[in-house]
Amino acid sequence: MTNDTTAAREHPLAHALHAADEIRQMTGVTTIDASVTLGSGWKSADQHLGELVSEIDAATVTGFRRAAVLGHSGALRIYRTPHGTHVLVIGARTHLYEGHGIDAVVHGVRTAAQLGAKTMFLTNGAGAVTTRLSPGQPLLIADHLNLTARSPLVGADFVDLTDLYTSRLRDIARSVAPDLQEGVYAQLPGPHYETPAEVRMLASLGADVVGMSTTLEAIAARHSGMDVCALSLVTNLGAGLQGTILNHEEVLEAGRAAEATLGPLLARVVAAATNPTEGTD
Ligand code: 8IG
Repeated sequence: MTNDTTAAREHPLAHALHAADEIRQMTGVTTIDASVTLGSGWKSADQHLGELVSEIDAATVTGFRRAAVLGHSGALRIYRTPHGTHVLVIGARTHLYEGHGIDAVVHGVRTAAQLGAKTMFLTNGAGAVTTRLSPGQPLLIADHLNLTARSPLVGADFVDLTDLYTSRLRDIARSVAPDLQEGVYAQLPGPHYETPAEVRMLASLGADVVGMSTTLEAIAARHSGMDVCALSLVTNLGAGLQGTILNHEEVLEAGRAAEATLGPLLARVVAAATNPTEGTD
């Protein structure tokens, strides 16, 4: 069932509750510990997370859609990590530019929360707005600029975002991947890329990378009570910073080139951040 009913639009949380129940029925897994959304370039980065327990077609679950972007999968997978925790991998992200509305964009995050996830890992492909970063490089997101002028929240719901990309999880990520640089991610609505002037503007605003996802999902995750950890793969330099024009093919190519490093990186970060035997503070 993929149609948005009027009731679902009015009650997006009920929509997510429904999706979570369907996932429980289809997979036999009742509770998850964490969830990972796979973005551009991260397509097969889930393979090292552990033992694949279940895989279902996202389009058969309420509120999810088949991935609209080439290079994204349409699957929902549940892995059992070596620590015995369960991780839901969302291979089908809905982007704001698809026009299905903001509730569709954050539905995966809200469903993960309903399944019990305490930690949301968001991954994406992004363009660098500074030449200090290079294509092929993973980047730990330290903070964001939500330049969509939208929020997934409605009403007088004043959620604090001071430590949105939790410093505890960033410390853990850097401890397992000491080379990981940190940066600020700016989300624009897309689907067009920036002009060179906009890339210069983003740099002057304090952004390091720019993309078309993640910030709205991070806000929804925090609102749902989850800790957030986000990783970009720099797939290209922003418009005007590289000699060539931007195209989606180079995004896919950067993903393929980085495939060997992203999977183990993601697995190390997820394992360290969700290890139940490690003391939490
Ligand atoms: I991958 O350069 C990827 N996604 N807005 N700009 C924007 N989104 C992106 C880019 C980019 N690269």
